[in-house]
Amino acid sequence: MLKVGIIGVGAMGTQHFLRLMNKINGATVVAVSDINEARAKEVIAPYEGVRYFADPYALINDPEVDAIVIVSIDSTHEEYCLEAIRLKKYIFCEKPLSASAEGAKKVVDAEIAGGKRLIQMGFNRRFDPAYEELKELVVSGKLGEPLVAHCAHRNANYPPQYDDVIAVTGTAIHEIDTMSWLVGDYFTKAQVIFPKTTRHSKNKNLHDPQIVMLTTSSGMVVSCEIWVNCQYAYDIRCEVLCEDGTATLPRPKRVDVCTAQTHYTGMTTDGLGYFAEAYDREFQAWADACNADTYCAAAASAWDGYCAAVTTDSCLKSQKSGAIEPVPLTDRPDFYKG
Ligand code: ISE
Repeated sequence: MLKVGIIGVGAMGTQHFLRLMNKINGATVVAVSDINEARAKEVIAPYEGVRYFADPYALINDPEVDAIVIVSIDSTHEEYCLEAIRLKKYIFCEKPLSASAEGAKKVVDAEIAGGKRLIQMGFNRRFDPAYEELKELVVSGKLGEPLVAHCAHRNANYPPQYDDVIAVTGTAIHEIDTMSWLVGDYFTKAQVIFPKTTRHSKNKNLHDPQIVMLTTSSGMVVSCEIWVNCQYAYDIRCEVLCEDGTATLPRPKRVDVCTAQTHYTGMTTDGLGYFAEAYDREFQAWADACNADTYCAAAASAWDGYCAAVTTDSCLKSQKSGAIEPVPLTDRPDFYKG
């Protein structure tokens, strides 16, 4: 049984805690740390034997803890990863790997120096059945070479703290990792375009929506619309244009309603619920891999986290310059192949 310590039990961390406690085979949570002690204690209260740690480093170092789940604020991910790597403990790290590409590189270098792949990144869409189906079709070559993709990532609304930086490092990063995984290529150029902003943006430092334009090393172009105050629902779209046809991400199955001369299908505003199956599958895969003392090849690695961070750094530069910025990435090192 894998004994897990979780750092961060906000909305997503709490769901990860409950998932590991109730749904995932071969894993259980034995320790939790959070800056909000009252909240953490409330989350663990119904479960016997889960200890609270005020100090996340004490949790990482605790001999009872085999593996760490990092769901704390973005700026802390790098330091906790480095500490867990030092102790050779398995890590599930929510995105981003680090707040900067430079920081992400330090984590990758530490993992390579330790000689063992320990990090699984929480890019959950790699475990979403709809995305899996789309990828399978695109890479099968049945539709020819992919040329262009159009993606949309829409959240219903966000509180005022949400700004242009988070739009890239918290939201666009999903499209960046997903599309690079889907077409098996990395990005070489990035540009962010600001259309007219919605009146629903609550922060003067948030342009909403924004369009992230990415070019892969083979010349494919991916447009990602990031719109975090769209009001109507949580909505994720992706269409890939290939030489001999197009492939579109299926929408989640919902009841189809006819009433009062109207025909509609319901939607949700809950992003965590929308991808619940993907979260379940990624955690089961992580637990299975840790228990087998290996890494999950289907999941995003620290290298993928690094690639995403390099790409988001270029997007942040472009938000300021308005220009097409280079994405300084190289081929995947052997350590991260397979
Ligand atoms: C958030 O951090 C997520 O991970 C969600 O999946 C995404 O929809 C949201 O925009 C992000 O802020």
